[in-house]
Amino acid sequence: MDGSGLPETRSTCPYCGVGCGVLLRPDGQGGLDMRGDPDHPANFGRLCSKGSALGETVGLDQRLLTPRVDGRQSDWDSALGLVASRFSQTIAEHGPDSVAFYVSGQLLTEDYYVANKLMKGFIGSANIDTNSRLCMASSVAGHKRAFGTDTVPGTYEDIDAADLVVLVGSNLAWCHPVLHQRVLAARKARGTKIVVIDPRRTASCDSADMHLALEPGSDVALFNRLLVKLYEGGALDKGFLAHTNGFDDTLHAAFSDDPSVTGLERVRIDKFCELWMRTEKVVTIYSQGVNQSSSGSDKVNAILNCHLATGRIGKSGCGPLSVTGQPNAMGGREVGGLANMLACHLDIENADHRAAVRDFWDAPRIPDAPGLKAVDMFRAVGDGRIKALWIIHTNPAVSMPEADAVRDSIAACPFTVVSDITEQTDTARLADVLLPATAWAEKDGTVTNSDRTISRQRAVLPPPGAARPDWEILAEVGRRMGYSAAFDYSSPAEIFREYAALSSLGSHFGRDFDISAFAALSDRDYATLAPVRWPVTASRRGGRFFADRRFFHSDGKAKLLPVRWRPPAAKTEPRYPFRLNTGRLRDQWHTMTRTGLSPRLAAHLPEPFAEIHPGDASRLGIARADLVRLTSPTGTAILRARLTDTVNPGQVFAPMHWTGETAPSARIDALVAAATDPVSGQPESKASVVAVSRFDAAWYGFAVSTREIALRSDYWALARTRHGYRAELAGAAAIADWEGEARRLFDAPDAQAVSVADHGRGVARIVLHEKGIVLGALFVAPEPVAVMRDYLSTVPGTAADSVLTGRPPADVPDPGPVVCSCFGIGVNSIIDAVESGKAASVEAVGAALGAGTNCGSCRPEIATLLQSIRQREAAE
Ligand SMILES: Nc1nc2c(c(=O)[nH]1)N[C@H]1C(S)=C(S)[C@@H](COP(=O)(O)OP(=O)(O)OC[C@H]3O[C@@H](n4cnc5c(=O)[nH]c(N)nc54)[C@H](O)[C@@H]3O)O[C@H]1N2
Ligand SMILES: Nc1nc2c(c(=O)[nH]1)N[C@H]1C(S)=C(S)[C@@H](COP(=O)(O)OP(=O)(O)OC[C@H]3O[C@@H](n4cnc5c(=O)[nH]c(N)nc54)[C@H](O)[C@@H]3O)O[C@H]1N2
Ligand code: SF4
Ligand SMILES: [Mo]
Repeated sequence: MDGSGLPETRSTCPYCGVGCGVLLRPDGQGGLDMRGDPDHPANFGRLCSKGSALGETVGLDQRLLTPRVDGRQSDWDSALGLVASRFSQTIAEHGPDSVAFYVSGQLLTEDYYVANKLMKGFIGSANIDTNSRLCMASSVAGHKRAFGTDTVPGTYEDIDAADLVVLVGSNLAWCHPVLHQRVLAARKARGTKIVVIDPRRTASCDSADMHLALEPGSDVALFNRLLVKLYEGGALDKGFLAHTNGFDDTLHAAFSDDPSVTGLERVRIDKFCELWMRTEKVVTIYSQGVNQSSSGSDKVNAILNCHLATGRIGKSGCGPLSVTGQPNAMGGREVGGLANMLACHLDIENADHRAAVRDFWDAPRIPDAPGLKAVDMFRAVGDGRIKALWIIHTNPAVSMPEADAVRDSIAACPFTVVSDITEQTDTARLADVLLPATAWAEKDGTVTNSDRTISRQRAVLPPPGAARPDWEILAEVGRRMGYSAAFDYSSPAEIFREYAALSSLGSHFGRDFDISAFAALSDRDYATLAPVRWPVTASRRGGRFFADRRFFHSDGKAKLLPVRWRPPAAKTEPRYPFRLNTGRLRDQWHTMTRTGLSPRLAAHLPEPFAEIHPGDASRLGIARADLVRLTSPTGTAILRARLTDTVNPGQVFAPMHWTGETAPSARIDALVAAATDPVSGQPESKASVVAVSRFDAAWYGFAVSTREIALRSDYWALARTRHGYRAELAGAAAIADWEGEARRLFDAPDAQAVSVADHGRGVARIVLHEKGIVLGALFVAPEPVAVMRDYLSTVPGTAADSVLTGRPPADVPDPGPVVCSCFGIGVNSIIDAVESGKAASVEAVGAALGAGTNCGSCRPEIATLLQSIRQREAAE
């Protein structure tokens, strides 16, 4: 409870794998009031900008509220009947491997369990894979090779106790902000050093002691060098090595690798190695710069080798910590959501494991070989081997590599079912049957975060329209396919108990995963379940793995793995001279179907862009704010150029978030080649090759509107604002009648227009009014339009009369682009506070304006801003 008297419900944030606890309370108008849960062990009350804005994303205006079949509204009985009969019919005609499920690390454990049981146990195929293939598969493979099972040995408390935190291919400040706050707290409390290993200078570097901008894909060579240095420096733990195999071969391989492929100066590498060697308590946090690579599994093992060789694992303040991306990426691994796993960390290829799971499920059949991994699965959809496909809680037409080909394959699949919360996604638009799922705040279940803590998600809002929880939809299809007894579930608690009972097989076969103490959990205890770290058995709750130096290979030892550096699969060449790196932004979540609804979040970076080194840009004749075309062997994109030396020459970085719904020319995965890691099958999302050229626009535009804008130009990008929408536009072909175009864009044929135009110069400004209220405004110029966008975004729906100038009236300050999205503080407000002497530090900016004092994610940006103002002042 808090002051208002209404009860708060404990739940978990549905975004990243930090797994922050939240306290939710419906505001009575369909929305939510929320705050961080002070008692949750992942966040102790903290939230990042995305978590804080969750209340703005639960509205119903884009929600899918009824099933749809062939684009027409339908009902559950017809839709589910059709799904069950088409799957059954396809299996009868073409065998179980002619169907597939593609699911998600954002599913709750209970949803995931039912999907896996239906496909592997009852349909009898292993063709269920998940977007975790694009995310965690290399870590899973690396863990299994080193430890014999997919155990994450590190915990969040280890960060608090570490003296050195190494971030490898992880932009923790933006992607796991609350964990990053924890690293910074350790630095404050005990002087923890921070090293970032990333080809790009990210927000995480702002607070780091050292940034190693290594060549893309060269991590193995760097960690091999570290192993050599540890050996030469006498830093190995011989006692610990007795509990491992493979050291000699591993060291030999490490010696034969050439560290110069990292592109880093020897002295910098040595400095890093010495710091690592000198510091007993080292936590290495790694993420997609490691996993999403054609040598991802080897990168993981190269890191694990160093921790194993020094015994820096299984004790406080030490260890490798693979941070999971999605809220239940870890739960999905436990439940067996990957095509090459069974359930509870058991192996599909092991006959004993198979037999035990089959008996437990009373299943007719269990496949004896792994199913198709994501990239191969969509290839099989493309060449007709898969004839019925069910996509749940993921948007592969955007997020898979070679996304245009994947989109076309899904479109051509004879029968595609999509379960989503909205029909406005690139994937949902391709569905034959579209099933409305309940969303985060409306559903119950559990998730497991990056450090093995299982937390409850709890429903606080009623399911809208006909929406149903994913587990229920899956179970209903199972029953309709003839497996009534196996899918006779009536609640997530019942599924969780069954899963917990199954997990005793984990221990039975000597595996780590076991939550069998929950097998008899009552509905009430499930309802009130507090966050708990697994394993949870009669004799053990949580605790640390490997403290006893016992691993899960058959001889109980860990394995060091000889690994050698390999370059990324795609080679730069004269036609494609740039390396394309991709990743995430602070305030958007993947394909933006939820974060895109929040005006606050959209304000941070409202348009897709490509970061290019200024030297490369000037060579290519690309100026600030120009549009650029990126072309790869698989696709093309048009994006805004951002000239910055945070990327090295020869490299381009672009965010992954924009889609056919928000910026159709910026579907970045259209450019990404589907090269995969040979062990994990994880695609190399960060090292494709592209050509870069200036996009020759005949005109550029900027528009604001109260309603969604009917965009269709060569380039456009749409974002929400508090007052409606804003859009960037550009086209290669001239348009003669701009007023007509404005009426079309704003769907306002009869509105009054005020305009100024200079046809000779190609400049036009049109404002459409209705009864004195601004409906929309369009600004066009032959070069990138210079108007005050943040001010103009506040104009639609008001009676503002200075719109045509593109600037605010003299007495209204322009806050400038948003830096702090929690409090909506713009860059100009911060500059004013600094220049007027009101604030001279990040803390003082916080005290004066509030900026940076809630989630703290913008503090690196404020620090950079302060630095650049100081530099400018010094130069003056
Ligand atoms: N704001 C936000 N947070 C998120 C998400 C989101 O969509 N938005 N998604 C969540 C999910 S599912 C995931 S998986 C995580 C991902 O979290 P992160 O892995 O931290 O995020 P990315 O931006 O994908 O990539 C991390 C970094 O890898 C670097 N990199 C590229 N190539 C290499 C290389 O060869 N070596 C090294 N060492 N680094 C390289 C990139 O420059 C990039 O800065 O974030 C989670 N959190
Ligand atoms: N180039 C490039 N590509 C990448 C990456 C990269 O770094 N670079 N990262 C990869 C990684 S790590 C990941 S995890 C993926 C993420 O990529 P996706 O999983 O494709 O992205 P999301 O936008 O999270 O898709 C989730 C979908 O589920 C829907 N949804 C929301 N709630 C529910 C619900 O309760 N039930 C159902 N059924 N649906 C719901 C949403 O509306 C949305 O359409 O992208 C991968 N692709
Ligand atoms: S760090 Fe942010 S996105 Fe991740 S779980 Fe916490 S509040 Fe949610
Ligand atoms: Mo991910």
